[in-house]
Amino acid sequence: MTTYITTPIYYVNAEPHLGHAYTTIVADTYSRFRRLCGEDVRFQTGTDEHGDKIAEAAAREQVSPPEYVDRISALYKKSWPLFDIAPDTFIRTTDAVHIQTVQRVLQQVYDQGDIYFGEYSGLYCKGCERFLTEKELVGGNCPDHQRPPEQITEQNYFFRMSRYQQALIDHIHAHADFISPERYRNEVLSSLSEPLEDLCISRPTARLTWGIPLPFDSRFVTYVWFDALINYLTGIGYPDGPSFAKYWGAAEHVIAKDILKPHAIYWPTMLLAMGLPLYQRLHVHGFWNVGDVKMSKSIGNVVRPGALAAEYGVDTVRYFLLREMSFGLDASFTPTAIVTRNNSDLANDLGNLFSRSLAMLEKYSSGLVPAPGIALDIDKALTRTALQMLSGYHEEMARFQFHRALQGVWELISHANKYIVGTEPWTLAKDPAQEARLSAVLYNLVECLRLLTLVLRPVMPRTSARMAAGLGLEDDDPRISNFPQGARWGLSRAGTKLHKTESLFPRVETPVQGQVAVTPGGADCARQAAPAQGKKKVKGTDAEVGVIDFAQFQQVDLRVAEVVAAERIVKSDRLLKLTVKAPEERTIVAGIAQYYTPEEMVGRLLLIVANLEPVELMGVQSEGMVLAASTVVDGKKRLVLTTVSAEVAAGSKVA
Ligand code: ME8
Repeated sequence: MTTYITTPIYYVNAEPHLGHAYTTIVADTYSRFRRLCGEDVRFQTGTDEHGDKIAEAAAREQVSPPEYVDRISALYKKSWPLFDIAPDTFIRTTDAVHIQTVQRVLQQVYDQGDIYFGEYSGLYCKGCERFLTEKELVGGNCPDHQRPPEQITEQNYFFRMSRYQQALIDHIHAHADFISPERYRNEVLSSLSEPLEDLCISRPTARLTWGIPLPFDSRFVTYVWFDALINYLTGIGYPDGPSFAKYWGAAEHVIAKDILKPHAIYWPTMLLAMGLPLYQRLHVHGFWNVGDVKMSKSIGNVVRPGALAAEYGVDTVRYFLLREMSFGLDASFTPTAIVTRNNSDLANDLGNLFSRSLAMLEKYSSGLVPAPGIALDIDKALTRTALQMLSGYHEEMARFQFHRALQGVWELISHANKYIVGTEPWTLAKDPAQEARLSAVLYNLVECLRLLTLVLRPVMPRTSARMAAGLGLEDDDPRISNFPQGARWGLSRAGTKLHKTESLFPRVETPVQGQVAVTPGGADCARQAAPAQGKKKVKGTDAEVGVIDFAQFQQVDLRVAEVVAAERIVKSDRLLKLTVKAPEERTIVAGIAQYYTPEEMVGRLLLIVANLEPVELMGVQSEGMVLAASTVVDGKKRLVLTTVSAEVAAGSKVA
């Protein structure tokens, strides 16, 4: 099996930012995932270097376009290793081979009569480098660049796009996953329900010289989109190269929604005209905003990727971007959000599981993988979660639903952390009769860590490599480097030597709210120091409690929980045993029996502290605390439960 995955080729009219990094990290993660699945993968990115915008940017810097594009293209190329992004090809539209390919395609399409000469008058947006239709305007402005397009009339060459409209509609209907997520497929089908205009594919040299000359009329250069889209063919050696034959049939493009139309309409109709098979899938994601504002080079509010990687670490940034954005929807970047993911998901959940487990293996098993034992129910439940995670992971990664794949992975991490609490290896270690049981528990933890090493490899290659080293596994061991082979339970071998490793993710100080410095031209992400801690008294707080800083507050995992069952605890008139979903089920013992009956509890949404150390109350393990306000009614104490003001999903975070 082969995979050919591409990013857009980025305009060199400004430097790379977080949005470019995101798309490229997505493509890199996907290429690593496919390699993990044993496929032959080609991953391509690059830069788009012709056209009005680039010529203008060079003029602003008072350098020639070639000098300018060399400088900015190199910045893109240098950025990707900062994120462990490893493309196989970095293509530039100024490469001689690309220019040849574009001219060859133009000549072919012209010879077969799909390019004609005509006059066109239309609304042209320089930012988009294309003519817009009236319908696309919002309040007379280009919606992406917030300025009115110019009315231009000129003689030009046109590609008979309209001729291929029906064939494209048919193809989209016949291939459900041609464009995804579905909202973008629907958007394309809806714009195809109107007649397509032919595409103007030239610019007169009187207006623009920085482009690829038309092979059949030297008074014109090629429209930048017709030039740029062909990069996907040039990079694999179209038309005769062996890589073309091998990879084209497996092509998948990743883009953001801003360039849906060129990829979902221009490009497939161009391919139809060339007589080539269409790409397999187009994956469309939303925008990263800074706060609520779209980030773009044209607007000038950018977060620089280099600064992010240096500040938070490569894997934290990769994980954050993939976990935080629901692929297809917009997401908002803030330093607080990334630090929270680092401290809670990475340092607390994954990092702690790894270091606790290895420390126990060192202490109770001489740093060796112990023998697996007989599986009790508690072990079987853990194995079930692991196997469910593996199948969900494969499905979601293949569908570009990275956030869901990672959610599933974190369910296993959370289950494994609870498994440690539930099995209490430290207690087993005190009883020689429990030696076999202790081995079994520790073996199960090693298996969880190995499976996590396997599935995190495409997402966080460095962390996965460090975990592998800790588990005493070579980097190319199929149990952590090959999905079908490694994705089974029970492959760890007793006697394997484990190694101590440094903590995987140090905690990062939490920034104060609203600290992304955004300045025109692109300031980097900056964090201010957290406020000093102290026992100061601030308005409305208890003097003894004192003041906590934001980082301390963030250690408290507050969640919305839905009560699914409630019962009295026999022999206690104060305690209710609640079964809640937050989002996984857990038991909480709450001292509210004098104020609430079990019947009136079921179905309620409560606020809980989800990460309190579990305690046993009247023989029942309580995993969390329900929040309630204490008051006095008619001279009597009363507890009033807290809740949310509108219905939200069980497990939603409260902050
Ligand atoms: O459009 N959020 O180049 P470009 C998420 N040269 N992704 C973003 C983003 C944001 N705020 N801003 C940019 C071009 N991107 C053409 C492409 S392809 C044949 C030619 C990412 O430099 C996203 O992938 O404007 C988007 O589609 C792309 O950068 C646009 O890059």
